[in-house]
Amino acid sequence: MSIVEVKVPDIGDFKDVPIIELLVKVGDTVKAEDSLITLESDKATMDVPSPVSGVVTELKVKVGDKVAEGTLVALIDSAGAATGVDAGGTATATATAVPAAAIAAAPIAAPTAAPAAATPAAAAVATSASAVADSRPGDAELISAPSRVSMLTPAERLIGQAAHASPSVRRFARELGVDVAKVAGSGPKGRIMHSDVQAFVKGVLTGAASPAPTLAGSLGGASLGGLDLLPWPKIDFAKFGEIDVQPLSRIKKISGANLSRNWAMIPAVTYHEDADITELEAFRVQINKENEKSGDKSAAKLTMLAFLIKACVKAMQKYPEFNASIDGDNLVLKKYFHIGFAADTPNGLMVPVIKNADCKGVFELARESGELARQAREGKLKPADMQGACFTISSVGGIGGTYFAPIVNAPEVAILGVSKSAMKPVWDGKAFVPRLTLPLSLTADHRVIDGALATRFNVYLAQLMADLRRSML
Ligand code: CAO
Repeated sequence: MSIVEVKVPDIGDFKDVPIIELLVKVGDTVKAEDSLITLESDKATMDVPSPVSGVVTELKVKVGDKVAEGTLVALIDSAGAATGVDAGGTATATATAVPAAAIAAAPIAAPTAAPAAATPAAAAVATSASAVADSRPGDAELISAPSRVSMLTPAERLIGQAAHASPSVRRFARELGVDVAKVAGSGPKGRIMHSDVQAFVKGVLTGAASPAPTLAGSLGGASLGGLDLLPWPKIDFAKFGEIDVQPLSRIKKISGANLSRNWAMIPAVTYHEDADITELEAFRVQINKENEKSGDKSAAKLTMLAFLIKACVKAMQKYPEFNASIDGDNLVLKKYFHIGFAADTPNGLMVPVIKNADCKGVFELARESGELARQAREGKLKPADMQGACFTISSVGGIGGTYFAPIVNAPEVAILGVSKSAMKPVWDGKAFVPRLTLPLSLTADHRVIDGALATRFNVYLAQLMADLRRSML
């Protein structure tokens, strides 16, 4: 008989973490890495797996107990099994404990989570330490069991509480965006195996399986983590009349996937504002006329877009949260100002990026945006021309529109939609006067930008467009 004491490993700063589930009972045979208990902090659930194969001889905890690093969980008789205990009697367990920061950073049940969002968790796993515990021959080995954090929110856990799956299977499922609660397990005691997750995904892809209704439905449709969407309707449109089927362009397919993720994952709010551009437009037209008259072919035609880029950079300098990206629990604030702009092309939407827009004048911005838009329409943009944007402007003003709600272009946190300027009667305190009004629609990620801040940005932007001398203040 060789008894191994299994203790709660390093679980970061968590203390008094309640046990929500015992996954084994006395007499059960377990393999190394099988989960023994599940802990649940306010941030995540964590499975504590067995460091050895053997038979559970004693459970030292029960559901509801609160534990911390070092709490004795169970005794396992590892006699006869491959234990990881070396010839010198030292038991070694490789820990892959994921720090709390990574727990929050992990993409949760997000099928198309951005690679950037997934990286911190992956890195945390890759850099995890090995937990090595000494044991004295003849004594019970004191082993800190490796903690595999299953990275589910409490709400997700609520949905999947009946699902038994090892942390690696849970991680695999999470990477594929599969809610393990919906997967039928074919392993011992209904345990969910890798192959079950693969079969579930295949089933969904072929339409044979669809996500089952969950608690979300009984909670008035409020989703409890993960998108509990109905499968896309499959309709024979030809039944209703003549049709023509055309494949989506490559650009539409790529941008569609990104737009869907951003629309679904970002809690975005759109804020509208009107900018009085009467003077600016008169100035723009005047300068363009002067350049035309002078025959100066080198001067680019000034566009409203160039002024908007200039004004946005200034507003981002005043409100740096607009030049930021979420990276796990961190906000990355950028010191550079690369501005993307949506370009309508025959093949679909493209977003070329003007680098270091803060260092460029309006003529240069007009020339460069014109050149990039031309390349986009001719399909000549290089990948580097579309990378690194901090903020995006989507101007449909040349076409029309009043206001619209653009979708944030992750990992950016805000996007400005610009519609067609129009003469409007504006009350100046004594009378209505005709003013050229430019509709601005700012969509911002509420996780980073509160409504008050978004409105301040919008108001300032409108002030700048009304009088660009303000940018010198
Ligand atoms: N209000 C009124 N008129 C406007 C305007 C506005 N907000 N913006 C542009 N115009 C005018 C221009 O002054 C120009 O008129 P003139 O030829 O008389 O000077 C005309 O409309 C055409 O401008 P343009 O749209 O070709 O040029 P631009 O520099 O303003 O915009 C670009 C360039 C690339 C932003 C634009 O061509 C484009 O592709 N817009 C569509 C973006 C888009 O699809 N957004 C939606 C993305 S989400 O699906």
